[in-house]
Amino acid sequence: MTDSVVHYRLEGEIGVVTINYPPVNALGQGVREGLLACLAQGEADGAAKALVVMAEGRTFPAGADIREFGKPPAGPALPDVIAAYERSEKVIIAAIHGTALGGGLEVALGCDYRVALASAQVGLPEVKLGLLPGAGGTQRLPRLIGAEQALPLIVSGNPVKAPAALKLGILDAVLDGDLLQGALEFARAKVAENAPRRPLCDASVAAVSDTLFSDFEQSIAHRQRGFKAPFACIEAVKAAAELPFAQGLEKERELFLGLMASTESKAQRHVFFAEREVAKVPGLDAKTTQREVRSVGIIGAGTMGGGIAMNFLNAGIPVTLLEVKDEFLSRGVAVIRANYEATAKKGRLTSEQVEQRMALLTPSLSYDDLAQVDVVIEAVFENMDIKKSVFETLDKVCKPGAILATNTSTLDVNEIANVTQRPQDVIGLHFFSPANVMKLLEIVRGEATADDVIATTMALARRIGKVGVLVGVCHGFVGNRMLHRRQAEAMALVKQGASPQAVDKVLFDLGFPMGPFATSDLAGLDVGYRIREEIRKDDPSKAPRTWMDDLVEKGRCGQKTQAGVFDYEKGNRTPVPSADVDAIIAAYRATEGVTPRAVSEDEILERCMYVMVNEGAKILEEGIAMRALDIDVIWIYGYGFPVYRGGVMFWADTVGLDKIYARICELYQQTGEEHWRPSAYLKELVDAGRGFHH
Ligand code: 3H9
Repeated sequence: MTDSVVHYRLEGEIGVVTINYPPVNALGQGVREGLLACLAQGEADGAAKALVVMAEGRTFPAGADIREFGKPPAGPALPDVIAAYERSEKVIIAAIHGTALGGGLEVALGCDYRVALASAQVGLPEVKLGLLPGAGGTQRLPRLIGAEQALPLIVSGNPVKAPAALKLGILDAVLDGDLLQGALEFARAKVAENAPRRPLCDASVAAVSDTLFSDFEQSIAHRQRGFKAPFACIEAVKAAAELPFAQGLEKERELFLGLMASTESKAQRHVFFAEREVAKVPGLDAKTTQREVRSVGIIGAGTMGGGIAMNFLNAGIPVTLLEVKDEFLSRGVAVIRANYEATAKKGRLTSEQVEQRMALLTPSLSYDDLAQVDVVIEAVFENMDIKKSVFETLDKVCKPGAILATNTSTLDVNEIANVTQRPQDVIGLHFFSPANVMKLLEIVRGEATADDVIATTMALARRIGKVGVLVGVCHGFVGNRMLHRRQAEAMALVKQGASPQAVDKVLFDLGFPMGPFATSDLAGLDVGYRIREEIRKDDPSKAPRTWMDDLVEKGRCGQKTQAGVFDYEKGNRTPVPSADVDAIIAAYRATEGVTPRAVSEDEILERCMYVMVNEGAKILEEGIAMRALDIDVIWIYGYGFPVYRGGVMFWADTVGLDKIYARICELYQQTGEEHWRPSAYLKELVDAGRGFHH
C-alpha cells in the first residue's frame, strides 16, 4: 500500500514527495507510513538539496482520514510524521493546491515553507467535527501568524483563500501556472540563497493582551452554545501562548483526545458523513442520465416563491416568476430586490452582482412564458383544488420532459401528479422557510416519479447549495409529520399544567435555537388558525378549539403583532411570558375541566422528544424515509436541531432505545393515544439490542 499512495522521485536537485490517495488524499495510515518512508528516502538522497511535498488529484490532503476515527489507532501517528518533517535537516517546501485542510495544513506547517496555487484554500476545520487540530496545528499556527490571527481561524474552522493566507503569513508565495514547476523554482531559489530551515517548534508566540482569550470566549459564547470544541480550541491556543512548545503539544493532545471521545464530536462526525450519504439514493443507479436544467419557472411570487427564486438566481440559473396579478408580481419582485440590496449593504454582494441576479429574473403574468423552462416549481396557496388546477395548466403549456414540481408541505403529491398526463415528471420540492436561507430541501418521490427526475432534482439541490433528502409521500412528509407530533404534545403538556415558557426552556436547553411556542410566534399564529377554521367548517371535532384560537381572536398573532404566546417589545425578538396568556390558558383548562398539575422538565423532554422518535421509527417502518440518517439531516438542516446531538434519531441512540421504548409503552398504556402506539420497528431494534445507526 505504502508504495502506491506516496512516491519519492528526484527532479534535478530537488526531491519530490507526492501523495496519491483519492478522493481527497486524506492522511490515512498508508499515507502516514508513506510520508515517513519517502522522507527517509529524500534525506538519504545526496542529490536532493531540498524537498517538496505535494499531492496528485483534486487536492493537497484535506485532513486526517475521518473514517479511521473511533477505530484502534494504527501507527505511525500524524503528530510523529509531522515532527519528523520538522526535524529534518533538509529544507522542505509544501506545495499546495485544492484544499489543504486540518491535518493537511498541519503537515504543511511542519514544513519550512509553504507555496500554493491562487485557487487553493487552507484551513483548520476540525472544530466542525467537534474536534481541534490535533497534530500540532493549535501550537504551530499561532507561532507562525500570532495567536490573535490564529484564534478566529481555528475556532471558526473556516478556510481562507490563498491570497488571504499569503497576507496572513500562512503562505510564503502564491503561484500561477503549473504547481510542480512553480514549487521546484521556489525550492531552487531557496537552495541558491542557502535559505535557513524554519521549524515552528523553535519559534515563540508573539505577546498577546491579557484579555485576548477571555474576550474571544465571550464573543462566541452565545453563538456556540452547547458546543464543546470551540472552547477547547481557545484553551489550546492559550496554551501555545503560555507554554513551551512540548508542553503546549501535550495540552493539545489531552484536549483532542477528550473531544474525540465526546458524544458531541461523534454526533458531528455522523452529520458529516450523513450529509454526504443522503445524496446517495439506494436503488438509484448513480450513473442515471440527468435532464438538463438551464431555466426554471416559479409560480407564486409570495414569500415562499420569492425565496425559492433567489436560490436559482444566486446559482446563475434564469427564473421566470409567474403571478396572477400585476400587483402581486411587482411586490414579489420588489421584495427580492430589497433582499439583495440589504445583503449588498452588509458588504456581502456588490451592486453589480445584485444587478446580475435581477437580470436573470423574468416576471410574467402568463403561463405561456413557462412553455420552454426545464423545471417548474409551484408555490401557490396550500389547497388541493388550486394545486390541481395549476398542474392541469402546466400539463398543457410545458414542453415534454419538463420537470413539474410542487412545493406543497403536506398534500398528496400522487394526487397532484395524477391530474397530469405525465405523472413520471412530477415531484415534490419542499423548501423550508425562509427558502433562500434554510439548507434543507425535502425531495418528495411520487409513485410514478421517474428515476431521472429524482437524479436531476437531487443534483439541482446541490447546485443551488441545498442538502436534498429524498422522502416518500405521506401527510407532512418526514419533517413536518414529526413536528406536528411534537407540537400536539407541547399543547397537551400546557393543557395539563406546564407553562409555554417551561416547555420552550426544555427544548432550548436541548439545543434548539428556540422552543416550539416561540417558533409558532415567529411563524405567525394566524396561519394555523385559518387552517383550523377551514377544517372546523366541515367537522368541528377534527380541530377542537384550544387556547391558541383564543389568542388569535384577541389579536395575538405572534411576533408581528408583538404579542402571541409571548409578549415582544418593539424591535426585540426575545419572548417575554405574558400574564394575559396565563389567564387565557387558565380559563381554557377550566372549561375543559382540567385541574393543572406540576409537570417536570424530564416529562416535557421525554414527551416532546420520544413522540418524535416513535414517529420517526414509524416513518422508517413505512419506508417514507430511507434511512435514519435521512431523518437526522432533515432535522438538522430544516429545524435547527443541534448538530452536536447528531439529529433526532442519533440522539435517540445516545439516550438508549430500550429506555425510550419502555417509556413509550408506558405512555401508550396511560393514554391509549395512537401516536404513543409503539413502533414495531422500534421494538425490533430494542429486541435485537441495536440502535437506529449501530
Ligand atoms: C483532522 O484533520 C484531525 C487532525 O487535526 C488531527 C489528527 C491526529 N477523511 O465533501 P465531498 C470523503 S480532522 C475521509 O463530497 P467536496 C467524503 O466523505 C479532518 N474521507 O467533496 C466523500 O466520500 P464519498 C479535517 C473524507 O469536493 C469524498 O471524500 N478535515 C475526508 O464537496 C468527497 O468529499 C476536514 O474536516 C476526510 N478528511 O469537498 C475536511 N474528507 O465520495 C473534510 C472528505 O464516499 N472534508 N472525505 O461520499 C471536506 O470539507 C470536503 O470533503 C472537501 C471536499 C472540501 C475536502
